[in-house]
Amino acid sequence: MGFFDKIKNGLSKTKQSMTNKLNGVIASFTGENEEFFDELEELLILSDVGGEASMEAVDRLRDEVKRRGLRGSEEVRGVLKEILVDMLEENNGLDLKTKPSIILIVGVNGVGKTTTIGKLAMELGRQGKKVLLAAGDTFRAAAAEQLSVWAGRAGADFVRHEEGSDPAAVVFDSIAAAKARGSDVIIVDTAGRLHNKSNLMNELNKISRVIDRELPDASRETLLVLDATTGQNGLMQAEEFKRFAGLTGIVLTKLDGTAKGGIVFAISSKLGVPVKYVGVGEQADDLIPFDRDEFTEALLS
Ligand SMILES: Nc1nc2c(ncn2[C@@H]2O[C@H](COP(=O)(O)OP(=O)(O)OP(=O)(O)O)[C@@H](O)[C@H]2O)c(=O)[nH]1
Ligand SMILES: [Mg+2]
Repeated sequence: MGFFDKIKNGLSKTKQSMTNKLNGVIASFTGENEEFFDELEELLILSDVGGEASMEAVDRLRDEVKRRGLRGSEEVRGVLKEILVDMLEENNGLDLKTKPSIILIVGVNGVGKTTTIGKLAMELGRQGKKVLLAAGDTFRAAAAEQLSVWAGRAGADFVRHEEGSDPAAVVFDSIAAAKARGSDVIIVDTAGRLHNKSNLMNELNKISRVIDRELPDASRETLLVLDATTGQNGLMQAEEFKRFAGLTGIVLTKLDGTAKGGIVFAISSKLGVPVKYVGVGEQADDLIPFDRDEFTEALLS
């Protein structure tokens, strides 16, 4: 299955609701008409695009319709697509130029961090990269077990410490191991749940300082994993992670489980951070590099 078909499949729930209704509204367009714009705005909000972003998109569409004197629904669909694409940050892929480079995976519990790491390790492995997985979630022993299974499947190296040990020490050892073994990429799993939230942010901070010190010039990605089914709640967490961890990208998982794929637009416009991958299932090849044109096309067609 090609990428375009995969994203369409992954969006099937969203398409059943959002796309169908969107097509209905667009088909009703016959020229400048406030009812049309109101309906469209309401639909975008219901699809998790978010209040501000929906209003902005519809305002822009209204201006364009006026300016170009549009009357046909096909024209309006084309302009809406341009506006939606423009709302999304462009994804330039992962920066993994140095050897080793490092990817830090953060996010609250249960969003799909460990699964995403497994999928990424498989993808990078297929590209011929030597990958090392660091079990930085030391909160539960089961977390390291789960990661070691993925390491086995992906043929990746794996570094873990005992349950309850310091994640920053795991990262320190992983960097040393990666240098010794000539790894191309280190991917660090982190805990999503600690005794309280400030612990979590302090821990990420400490990990970050170890990376600063041990790999000062390395290419580095900090990816926040967000569960698409949590909608606007996820966005509030995201702002906090952005403040404390500094994010280079978002991985939006479980897009297959939501009818509100519009959340992608809310993320981009609220955070100004690109979505780099979307997860559309639990299998190894269910992680798709995000492409804003293909995504919007799949959503509207
Ligand atoms: N349908 C679907 N399920 C997913 C996707 N990504 C992850 N999952 C599932 O979500 C559940 C949680 O995934 P994990 O990878 O364990 O999540 P985590 O963030 O590491 O969780 P903690 O380690 O508890 O913080 C698992 O059952 C995964 O199979 C996705 O894109 N689609
Ligand atoms: Mg995990």
